[in-house]
Amino acid sequence: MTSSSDPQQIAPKAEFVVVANRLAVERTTADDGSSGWQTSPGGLVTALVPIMQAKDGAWVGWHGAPDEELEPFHHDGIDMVPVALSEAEVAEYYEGMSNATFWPLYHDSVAFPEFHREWWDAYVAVNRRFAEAAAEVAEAGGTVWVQDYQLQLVPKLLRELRPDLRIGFFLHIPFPPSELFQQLPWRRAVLEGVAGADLVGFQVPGAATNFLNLLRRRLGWETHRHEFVRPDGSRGRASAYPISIDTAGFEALANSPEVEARAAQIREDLGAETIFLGVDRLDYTKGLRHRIRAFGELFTSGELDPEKVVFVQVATPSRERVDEYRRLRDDIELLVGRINGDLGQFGRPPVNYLHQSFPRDEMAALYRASDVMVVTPLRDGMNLVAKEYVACRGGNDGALVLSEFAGAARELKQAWQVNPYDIDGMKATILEAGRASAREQGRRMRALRKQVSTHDINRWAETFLADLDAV
Ligand code: ADQ
Repeated sequence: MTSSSDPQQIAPKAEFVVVANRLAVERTTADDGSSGWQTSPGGLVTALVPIMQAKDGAWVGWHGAPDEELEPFHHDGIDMVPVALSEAEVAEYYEGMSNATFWPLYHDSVAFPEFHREWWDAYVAVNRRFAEAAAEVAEAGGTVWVQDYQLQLVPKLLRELRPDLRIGFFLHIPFPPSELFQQLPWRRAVLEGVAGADLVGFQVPGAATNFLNLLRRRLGWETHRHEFVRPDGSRGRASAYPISIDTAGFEALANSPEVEARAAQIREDLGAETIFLGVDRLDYTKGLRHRIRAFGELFTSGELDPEKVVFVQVATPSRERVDEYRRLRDDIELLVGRINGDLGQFGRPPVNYLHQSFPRDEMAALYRASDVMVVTPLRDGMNLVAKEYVACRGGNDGALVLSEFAGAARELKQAWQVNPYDIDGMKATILEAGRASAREQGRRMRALRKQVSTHDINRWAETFLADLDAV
């Protein structure tokens, strides 16, 4: 959806403001070299765009190019308010503090979190800039919804600047147990920052409990069930709001004749009787090393026959400027190369590895083409890939193998659940899911589909915003 952008059309004040690290648009370049904007793909934007169009919405976020100042512009019925970041801030606030400190710390420290005071200083400065931009654009008594770990200080800063606003915060990633969180040198500022929101949303109830316990123990605040009391006597709430997907959209896409034809073509191209599939951002939290090792052993032992079975692993390029991610890519490609080198035949690698991004219809075709989806993160806030696979299985066939440590495991109980650290256990469950009868797969898939169709992204956004309204 490319549309023209007009800086003149900006409404001065918005009743509903979303603040996120990235704007809801991406730059496009036309054949003649002129540039424009298109709405970013993805569930969050899909869910919030209609709400924002109905409510005079504004979206505050970075537009993706360092060292570039842009004026606000109008796109697709929404006011876009770009926040500028310098090259150094991208390195320190985004790649550093957000992705090399908070990201690993909040994911069970599966990689070592780095603590650097200059990264923290950049994080504080950038969070202040986002808070000021939101304060500027929100109408009196309006609602502001702050998204994710890059902006944990914004709720408190915004509350100080604009006490009239209703402020929500949602954390898309896990919130760690207090033993890990306490390592953070700036733990107090982060807790106070998040608790500036009237409503704090997490993916799972345990995360809300961890947060409330820390407010009580670390800050000495009073808490009652989901409620917390700030030192000035004002109150906020923390609770779980498991995020979901545009279920109806995925279903319709997967049932379209084009996607069905593409799925059939993928099956033909792969030429295997059984297709196992993994789809993840290339991230060390996603359990890729363990999963590929498990498949390697299954192929080597002959429990999976490379003549009949293929494992397709899509690893989406991600954070390629961060060292840890470069190392991970090298490791994964070494592992895949070994398996294919040892066991492959001409034109038939047992692991079909793709380091690429695909459009949504190609993803739907891949989900539709695959017999077993294997989602085994070491830790994941939710995991939308698992829900997307389920949404695309209109025939109630197919099997989902899912890590216990994904937020989605709480809702998707009928999946074949695994501990991704237990490679033998994972191997046994992968085989079991692949060999299950059509009846058993259908029984499980029907229950999974019911959950995902009754709990979609619209319900998530509506529930959060209704509760925020009621606080
Ligand atoms: P992510 O860590 O990015 O999200 P996930 O929830 O699986 O993980 O979402 C990935 C999204 O990217 C899915 O919608 C998927 O379809 C898409 N995607 C993946 N690979 C792709 C490819 N090669 N081409 C095109 N699209 C691709 C973070 C948290 C999660 C949480 C979400 C939402 O880490 O735990 O579920 O936010 O809150």
